[in-house]
Order: sequence, then structure tokens, then C-alpha cells
Amino acid sequence: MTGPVRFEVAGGIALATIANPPVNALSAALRAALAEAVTRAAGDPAIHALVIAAEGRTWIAGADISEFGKPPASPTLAELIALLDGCPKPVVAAIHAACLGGGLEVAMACTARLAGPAAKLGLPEVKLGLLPGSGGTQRAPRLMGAAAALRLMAQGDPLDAKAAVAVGLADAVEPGDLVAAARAHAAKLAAGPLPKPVSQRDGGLGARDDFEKEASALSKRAATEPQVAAMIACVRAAFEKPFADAVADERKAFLDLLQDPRSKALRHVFFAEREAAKIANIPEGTKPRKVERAAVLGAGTMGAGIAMCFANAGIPVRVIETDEAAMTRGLDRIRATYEASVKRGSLAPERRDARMALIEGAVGLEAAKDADLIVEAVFEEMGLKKQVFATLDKVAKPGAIIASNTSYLDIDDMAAATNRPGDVLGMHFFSPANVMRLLEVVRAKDTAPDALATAAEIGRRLGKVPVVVGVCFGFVGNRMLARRTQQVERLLLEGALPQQVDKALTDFGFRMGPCAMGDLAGLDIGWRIRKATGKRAPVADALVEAGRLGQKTGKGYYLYPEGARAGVPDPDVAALIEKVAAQEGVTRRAIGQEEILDRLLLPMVNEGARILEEGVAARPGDIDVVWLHGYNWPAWRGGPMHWADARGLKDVFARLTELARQTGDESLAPAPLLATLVAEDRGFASLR
Ligand code: 3H9
Repeated sequence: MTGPVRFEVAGGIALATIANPPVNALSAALRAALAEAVTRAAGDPAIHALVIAAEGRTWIAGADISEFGKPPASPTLAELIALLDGCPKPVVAAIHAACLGGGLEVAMACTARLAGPAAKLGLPEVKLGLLPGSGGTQRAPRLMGAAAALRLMAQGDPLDAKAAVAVGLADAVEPGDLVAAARAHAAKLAAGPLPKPVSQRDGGLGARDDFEKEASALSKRAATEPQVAAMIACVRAAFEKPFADAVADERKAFLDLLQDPRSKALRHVFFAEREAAKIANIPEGTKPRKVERAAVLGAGTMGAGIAMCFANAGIPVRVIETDEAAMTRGLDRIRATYEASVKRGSLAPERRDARMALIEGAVGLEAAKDADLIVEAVFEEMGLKKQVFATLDKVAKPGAIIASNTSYLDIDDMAAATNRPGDVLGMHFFSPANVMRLLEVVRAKDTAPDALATAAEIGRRLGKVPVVVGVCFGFVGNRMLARRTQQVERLLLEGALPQQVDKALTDFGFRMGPCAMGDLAGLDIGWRIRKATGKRAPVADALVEAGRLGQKTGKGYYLYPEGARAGVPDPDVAALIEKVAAQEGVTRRAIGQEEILDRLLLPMVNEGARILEEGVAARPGDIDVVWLHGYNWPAWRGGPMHWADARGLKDVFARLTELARQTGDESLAPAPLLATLVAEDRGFASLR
């Protein structure tokens, strides 16, 4: 047998070994090869049992997600599973690693499941907006009880080998030679009467009450996540319907979910995240440099957060300040943050101590001399940054990477202050740096490919999602955010109130609206930048000048009575906005939620198109990943560029044209790339 399955027979036991890199996904070729293996084992009188094993980093990662939405190729997964279910000889799954989704459905249709110590068994379909669609919602409850099976499906996180055995999903953990043990087990099963397949087992579902309790605990999620509602209904059917009928219901639910825009968005995110990990336009095989020690310049909020990222990843880091007092304040800030985690119970005291032991304070740039990677997080002022880079050029060891955490400033200018521009790049962390997952890795004009690869690799070591972007004001995330912020100000002037603006975005799926977010961050930050750059935002300026700096002063766009975290609408703000609008000569009008949403999101999409045109982002999916991990864009909306595609670029184009006309704001006119795509009847996805 050729293809993704090796088939060999020894001592009357057949062994089918799956080799379908990278993750043994159940592609059409793998399904066909497995079906052939089962048919051969079933039909050959010299074979008494079959073992299914696999090589590589997973056993089977699930259905091949890239085939979803294409015409189904026979044998389908359901057909393969029916073959296994009806196999007249025992089939033993020898699961050495991750066994997920359709992979677990294959395993559950086998007669027995042996797990290696590194095995992980799970049904992660929920994360793709789906449910197990090949009998998983019926077999898992029969093996582990309906309540536990529903929990496994709704959480989507896999169980390790021991836990899988404890709940009944696997039969035993085999610490030694897994395949040999599976063969021996298969021979033993072949010697006795064939056990009933899981599909025909009576009982095993556990108490109905337990299941209903689990289901009602999920009712809130079920209201917004159709896949959760569907899995509750499917598992409930296990109590109420014959196996075949319940599987037919499950199939229909799966196919419906496959068409749901929310699942399409989540599947887009799955691939976009993996694609973003691949750096465009660097020579193949570029190796990252070694990073054993890091230094962070500046121990303010950002610097301290970045230093914690290194310590959390086990990388020794020196936090460098200009004087003793600032350095001590920074270290105290770090200690206090860890302390809070210990108090909350999310960090063990020993781990706090281990992390603190990796962080060392120092004064003066000389202290960066032995670092392999230096992240500069000093004040956002180009003169100062250039000075720092010029000094680092003299101090840093050869080959050290010198990164700036700037949010806006030109990395090329900083690189020009050194004699080693190839080692200079941006590493833009998002606040709070120890929490937010996005890392914009900024590629400057002369950044060396291996320096870029190093920053991306270190980002992953820090648990971040690195996305490579180019130099421009605000890079990808903040440049697009600026478009939204501009519209917030205009909407408020023209007639909306903060709570209406925020509601448009929270109804869309964001956890927080821009006004509440501004209050949380402090309105004085933007005000100071505007003052320094000669810009105005009449409403936001008036708020700050009235002492309303946000949560820290108990009032901003909202009122925060007695330190409340959630703001309440404040009639004084409505009055202030009306006054400012009158001063600006703007006649306020009622603005509907649909217009608010369009005006907040479409200018961002338009800016995204310009970013793509300029090559600041390599792929539309990269922009989506930036917004998902840096700004809490709801994953089930797929990111701004996917959302625009799903809405239809013709409509996006028409609305932007209309908004530009209505407001007289030329920046809202559709970007040339948008015009081209619409003319060619294509979407952003076609640029991948
Ligand atoms: C399902 O099973 C539905 C059924 O119930 C019913 C069907 C009827 N398909 O993540 P990595 C690719 S739904 C296609 O970097 P890791 C991935 O794109 C499925 N491709 O590796 C990447 O490609 P590239 C349920 C897949 O070691 C490469 O493999 N299963 C699939 O960090 C490496 O991926 C899941 O949801 C796939 N299923 O992590 C599991 N999986 O190199 C999804 C991966 O070209 N997968 N690829 O960019 C995962 O969670 C992780 O990939 C895994 C490995 C943990 C397996």
C-alpha cells in the first residue's frame, strides 16, 4: 500500500501506520488509505486484528480544515467511521500524541484505545465554530458520560492521557512500546468474542440530571455561540433517539454550522494566525540568532511589562534606567504585579521568586553590553531615541539585536543613528505588555532577515503572536485605530453620545467601546500627543481640560462613582458635547447605530487597504491577526479585512464613497486597492 498509510502484517495482526505530515489531518488521501487498510484487514482471513498507529507530532489532528466548503470526496469521514464501526475484527488505536476532532472520532470508532504518555485527546471543533460531525457527539457520551462529554466539547481543550483514561475515553496509558502493547492488546481481543462497538453500547450516558445541569451552565454561551447550542441538542439526543437518528441530526447541525459566517470567520483566523507566523520575503532557511540574555531600557509601565515577559519565559533580563530611584520604582512595580498574581492565586510564590530572580536592575546603558537582545522602551521622543541608539551602537555586543518599542516613530531614523542598521528593528508590545498577545515586529529598511526571524522567534518564546509589519506612522494597529478614533470624535460632535458609540461596538462583539477604553487608558495621553503635534479633538480636549481624565479622576466620557470600574452615562458630558458642538458650529442630529458602526469600522478597512497597497502588511490576514490579538476584535468576526470580505467589498466601497460625500472627508474615499478589487470582483482574501 502506498500513500499516507503504511500497512504491514505480523503474527496475524495488521499495523496501519499513518504518515501524513505535518499533522496527519484526515485529508481525502488519508481517509482513502485508512479505509483501504480497514477493508483489507476485515477481508483477509490471515489477519485477526488491526492496530492504527501514526508517526509525527500528532496522531490525527482532525478533519482537514482546508477541505471544508469544497465538494466532499469519498470516502467521507462518516464513511470511514462506518467502516471501522462495522469492522468484524478488533481495531486498536495506538495514540502516541494529539488526537483531536475527527481524529478522536476515528479513535472512538475503534474497539479499544491505548494512549502513550504524551497523548492528548480532545474535541476542539468548538474553537472553529463547529461541533464533532462524525458521530463524536454520540460516541463520546457513551464512553465518558453525557455531562463530561458536553464539557469536553464545549471547552475544546484536550485531556492528557491519564485524564482521558480516568474518564473512560481511553482504555489505558502505555508508558513503554505503545505499538507493541497495542498489538498485544489487539491479539488478546481477537482471541475472544468481538466486543460491541461503542455505537451499540447501552448505558454509559450517566444521569440525565447531570447532563441537564451541564447544559444549563452553558446556556449563556449557547445564546451567542450556535455551535454550543447545537452540541447541547446533539448530546441530549443521545438520551432520546436511536444512535443512527442522532448521528443524522448531528450531521445536519455540522453542515449548517459549516455555512455559518461565524464558523467561516473562526476558520479564517486559524489559518491567518499560522500564515502570519511565516515571515514574507526572507530567504528560505533563515535561522534566528541565539538569545540567552535580554535587556530592557526604561522601567516605566511598558518597560516593566516587557521585562516580565522575558522573565516569565525564563530568559534573564536586565532592566536599565537612568538613575537608581527610577530603577527601584520599576522593580517595585514588577514585584507588585507578581504579588497581585500570587494573591489572586494565579501564580505560585516559588514561581514569583524564580521570575524575580531572572530580573536584575541596573543604571546606565553600559549595562546592556552583554545582552543578545535589547528592547528600548524610553520616552516617545525621537531626539532621545536617537541618542539612545547611538550609545547602544557603541555599547552593545556585535550581533546583538537592538529593538525599539516605539508605537509611532520611524525605526529607520533610529537605525540611521547606528552603524549597524541590519540589527535594528521594532518590537511593538501592547499594553499591558505582560498580558496582551500581539507583538508587531517592525521591519525597517535595512533590517537583516535573521534579525527579523530572531524577533519573531523570541516573540513566540514570550507567548506572543508576532506579526511582521513595515515602517509607517503607527504601524498597522495604531494607524488603523487612529481612523476609528477620528470618527469617534466626529460622531460625538455630530450628534452621538459616548454610550451610543460604545454600544455600537459592544453589540458588534468588542468587549469595550472606544470611549470606555479611553477612560481606562487615561484621556490625558492622547491630549498630550495632540498638544505636542498641534492637533485638535474638540470634545476629547474639552473633557481633559475640564479635569475629566478618565477612570483615574473618577470621570471621563463616563462617570465612575466611588471608583467603580464600569462607567455610567453622565448628563454633564452630554451638555459639554453640545456646548463644544455649538462652538464648532456643528448642528447635532440623531445618528443611528448602523451609521455609527459603519463610520467606526469602514474607515479602518479603508486604511487596511492602504496598508496592503504600501506593503506595510504582507497579507490581509496579518492585519486581522493584529486586530484580534492587539485590540480584542471578536474572533468570530474574523478581523477587519475578513469582515469586509464577508460583508462584500462592493458594499464597503459604496458606503465609503457615500460617507466621503456626506462628510466631505476625502480620507474616507475608497483606497485604490479597494477600487481595483471591486472592479475585478475579488475580495481581500484573493490577495493571500
Ligand atoms: C474536525 O475534525 C471536524 C470533524 O469533527 C468532523 C468532520 C466531518 N487541517 O498549528 P500548527 C496545519 S475539525 C488542516 O502550526 P502545531 C496548519 O495549518 C478539526 N491543516 O502546528 C499548519 O500548516 P502550515 C479539529 C491543519 O504543532 C500545520 O498544519 N481539529 C490542521 O503548533 C502545522 O500546524 C482541530 O481543530 C487541520 N486540522 O499544532 C485541530 N491542523 O504549516 C487544529 C493543523 O501550512 N490543529 N494544520 O501553516 C491544531 O490545533 C494544531 O495544528 C495542532 C498542532 C495542535 C494539531
